[in-house]
Amino acid sequence: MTTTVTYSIPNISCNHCVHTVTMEVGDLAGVKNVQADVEAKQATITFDPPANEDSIKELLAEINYPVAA
Ligand SMILES: [Cu+2]
Repeated sequence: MTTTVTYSIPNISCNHCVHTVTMEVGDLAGVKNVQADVEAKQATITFDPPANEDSIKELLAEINYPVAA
């Protein structure tokens, strides 16, 4: 089942961050699309298994873009 979730990611502060988040999350197996927005400090991520919310949040934390609680 394809899922789309929008995460609030406060550390997205410039286009470099957008690029990093897009590339890193996009490399995760199962991730179909990443739309990161510097203005909103959000990323909308569309994914299928084996990606899931936990693995995406874990990756974002690892690359220093943790999801806001
Ligand atoms: Cu940046």
